[in-house]
Amino acid sequence: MDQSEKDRLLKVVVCGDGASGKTSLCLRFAHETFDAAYHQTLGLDFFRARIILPGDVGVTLQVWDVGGQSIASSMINNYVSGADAVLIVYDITNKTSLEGAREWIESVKKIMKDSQVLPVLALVGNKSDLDDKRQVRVEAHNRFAEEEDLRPFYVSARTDGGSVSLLFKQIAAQVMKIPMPKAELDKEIVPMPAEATFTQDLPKRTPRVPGQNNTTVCSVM
Ligand SMILES: Nc1nc2c(ncn2[C@@H]2O[C@H](COP(=O)(O)OP(=O)(O)OP(=O)(O)O)[C@@H](O)[C@H]2O)c(=O)[nH]1
Ligand SMILES: [Mg+2]
Repeated sequence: MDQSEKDRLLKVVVCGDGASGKTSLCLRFAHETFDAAYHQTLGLDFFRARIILPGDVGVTLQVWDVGGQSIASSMINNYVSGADAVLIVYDITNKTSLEGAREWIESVKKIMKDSQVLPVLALVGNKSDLDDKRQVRVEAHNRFAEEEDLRPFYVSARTDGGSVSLLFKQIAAQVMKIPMPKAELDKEIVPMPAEATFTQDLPKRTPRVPGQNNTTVCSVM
């Protein structure tokens, strides 16, 4: 039997506004790659990776990468239901994406309100390599996380520096109720200086059209 077959399988759902960097975080985590080009996720995509937690506990994470446009889709219930953890991602260089994060968390909490076990919830400020273009102050990030009871993180899918794998590891450890060693926690996720900046025209947030589902779904298990 393959080692991973004995693992507990955790469902981790990654949501947040379009272009906040959800797919990039998944690619960094599962494939250790980064793509500077933007390819919008239509509906949903899946990633899978195995990690080892303290005590030699192997867990396999099935990561559900939800396209930013899906907030307007009725499929969002199916995506979020049964999640062990939900990561709400926003882009620290785009204030609107933090407002989007509020809509996402409200939506997730509504879907989860009757669940017996609530998922671990995290607020993930991505693109911390672009600190010079920051539009969301650290205080606003922390306040938001506190108000909504989210565990706060900063990461960069681009420069990484271990922040992305540590994020997933810490979330998985919390789901599994396994304490992380202090040395690991001390590495906590600080904004990193920019290596170099590049400009790119990112799409503006598409306004929500009530009752309209403009999402294409690739596959749902
Ligand atoms: N500088 C920098 N750019 C990033 C980072 N993460 C993502 N990007 C870029 O931001 C753009 C959007 O990233 P995606 O990962 O496709 O965003 P998404 O949230 O999956 O977007 P949707 O699929 O539309 O929901 C891409 O051009 C990425 O290369 C980061 O940490 N730093
Ligand atoms: Mg995507």
